[in-house]
Amino acid sequence: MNFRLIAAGAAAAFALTGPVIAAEGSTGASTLRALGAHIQLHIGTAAIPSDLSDPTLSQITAEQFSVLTPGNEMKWQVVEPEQGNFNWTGADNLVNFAEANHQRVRGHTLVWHNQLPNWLTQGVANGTISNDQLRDLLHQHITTEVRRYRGRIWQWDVVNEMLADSNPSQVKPTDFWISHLGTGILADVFRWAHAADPDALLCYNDYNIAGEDGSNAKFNAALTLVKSLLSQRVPIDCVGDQGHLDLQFGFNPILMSQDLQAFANLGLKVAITEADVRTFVETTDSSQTPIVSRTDLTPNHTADPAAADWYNGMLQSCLAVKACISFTVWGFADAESWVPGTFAGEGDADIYDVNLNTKPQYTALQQTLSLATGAPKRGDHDRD
Ligand code: 9MR
Repeated sequence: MNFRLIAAGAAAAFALTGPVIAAEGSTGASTLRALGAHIQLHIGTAAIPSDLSDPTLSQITAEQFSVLTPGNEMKWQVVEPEQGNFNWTGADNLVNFAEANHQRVRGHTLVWHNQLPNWLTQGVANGTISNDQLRDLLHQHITTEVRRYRGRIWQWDVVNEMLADSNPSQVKPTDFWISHLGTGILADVFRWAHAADPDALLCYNDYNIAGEDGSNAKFNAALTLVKSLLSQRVPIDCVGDQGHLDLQFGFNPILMSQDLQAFANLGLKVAITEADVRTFVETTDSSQTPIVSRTDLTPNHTADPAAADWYNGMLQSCLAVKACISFTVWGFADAESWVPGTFAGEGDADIYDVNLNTKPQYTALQQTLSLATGAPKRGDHDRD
């Protein structure tokens, strides 16, 4: 598959959705994507609709990144809000935007317990959807979505967050999909995705699977899972480590690179798929509502330099492993981050501040990529 050939034809389709930014390389040699391109490392971001339509955000999205992941727009809840009634608008816009801007796409995500449509979860809960029907619906969902974007998705996060946060860790018996369909479903879903798009790289994606839990328990479980899938000849091509870090916990980039290398040693590609580094932020607002503006920060709040270090550490872990093909941040702007809405009192997790100025986190990535431009290239990363 040659993704570069697809790009030209998509420009016309994009005309309706926003500006087309000039091709890679011509927008400034020091953008993250241009620096990553020297060694064929794709630098990505999660994108939500405003990242593609707002003039300033879309310019950053196009100029800085060479791979996009839809933050929500390809999730089942969004694409099939009512049974049989599809809404592909957001997903189509993202794929068109990406192609018009010579970017690749990480499809996200096909099998997850979260962001499922109500009709599905309610039907299962009230017994109107049997386990056999649930399996058929999942098969249909994967086939419909993967076929729709066949040839246009570089990597698919086929299975997301299936492992327990415990020591020892294992596939969660209580997960929605596992509890209804058994662990055998994990092999089936990769096979169904492969049948629908034989050229897409198919990934297992999770958080804390490259040593971030300190104990390596979740890494061990992930390794066991992917080895088991490989031994069954399941078409799995990659492991995505999300990389959601929090400064209150530990982080060891050496362990991360060793763990990524262990996946690579099985013949898999690896990727950092959702990097961000959150921390507690003091606000002048005693209710601790999410930070929406830099002016909400108290004067004694100073950016913790560890955040830039940890971004850098994740990037270096990826750079140390030749099979690491992409490094994606989970959104680039603090104002759009999922963090304040999920972790009370935390934020400051991204590489651009709320006024869209680059932060030391951005500069750290830029410098490290600059230093790596002479390193060996990673290859074309297409499916063999
Ligand atoms: O960024 C996504 C946010 O907008 C949604 O509200 C949230 C729902 O759980 O999902 C976020 O993205 C998640 C991703 O799909 C999987 N890994 C964790 C991400 C952050 O929650």
